[in-house]
Amino acid sequence: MIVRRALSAGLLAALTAASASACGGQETDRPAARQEPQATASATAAPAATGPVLSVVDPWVKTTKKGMTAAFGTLVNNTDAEVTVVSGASALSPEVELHEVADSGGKMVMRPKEGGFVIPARGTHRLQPGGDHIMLMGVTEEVKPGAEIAFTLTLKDGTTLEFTAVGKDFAGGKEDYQPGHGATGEGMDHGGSGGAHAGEGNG
Ligand SMILES: [Cu+2]
Repeated sequence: MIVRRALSAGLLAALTAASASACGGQETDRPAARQEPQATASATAAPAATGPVLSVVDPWVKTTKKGMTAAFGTLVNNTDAEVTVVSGASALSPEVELHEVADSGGKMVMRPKEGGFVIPARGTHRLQPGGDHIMLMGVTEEVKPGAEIAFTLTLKDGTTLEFTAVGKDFAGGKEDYQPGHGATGEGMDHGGSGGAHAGEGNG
């Protein structure tokens, strides 16, 4: 028994070594090599040199029935150079803007972030309620908890980054990322894109 186990272990090692060395060559068309596509992939795809310029950690979208909502998460710059996100898009909304929350004459308002989101080299930029966020307007589809929403961010150099955010209830209050707009959540002025709510704005 011991001998058999040792032998099969040795055989396994030999096979592993064989398939590993086959990965580097042109023998991948052999049926034997195809049996373990995942092992082969993980063995050969190890170098991280082709990783994404930007990653999004824990992306989420505040649940909503319709109308406006926002996406949050942490943008992580994986490069040695500053990265700027200049625009966003999502099938969920025809109007996606990069927003910030700022003090405007003693009143906190949200507005398009001039110049976009800048992520320092090897640094991070947090999108969170009360701060920068990806604004979604004109949402016609309900976002439920757990919903998966696809996004595309475009960087200054034209590169795009795709990620999926998850629908999440946010108990901290609707107003946290839109302070100063009252509790109804309906009277917000979005710089002209509010449509039906125009006229109620800040003058
Ligand atoms: Cu906003």
